[in-house]
Amino acid sequence: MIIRRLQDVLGTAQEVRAENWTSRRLLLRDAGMGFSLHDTVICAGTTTEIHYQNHLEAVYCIEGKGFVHVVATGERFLIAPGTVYALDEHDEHLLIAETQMRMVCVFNPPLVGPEVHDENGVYPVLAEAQES
Ligand code: 9YT
Repeated sequence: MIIRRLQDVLGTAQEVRAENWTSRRLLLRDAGMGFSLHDTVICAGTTTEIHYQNHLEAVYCIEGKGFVHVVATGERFLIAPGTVYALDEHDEHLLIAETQMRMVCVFNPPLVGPEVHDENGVYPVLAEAQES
């Protein structure tokens, strides 16, 4: 059994900061679960272009308010506590945070650790050896 606490991750390499968000990565590929699990805070008033071409992601909102805008269809969904969105088609989208948002994020395949979005909003697929 693996027990992880948010406080164990804060201030370590598993707390990954980007311009619009901070991702506290509780379980990564080395946990051997087949997915990674993150507690992510999105900064208020930000819009992030995201396109996970190499991963599936499910996102469960537990705090805050925002919108997901689906690029292909123009649809816009309200995201608030109790709402999950799942990018089952690697959907290119904009994440618009009206307030600070807190999200529980699950990635398949699991992230290795340090991934941040490239210029197209994509996470690369990293080998274990590329961790740092
Ligand atoms: C909701 C979302 O995709 N935010 C960007 C950060 C990402 N979820 C992560 O690595 O935790």
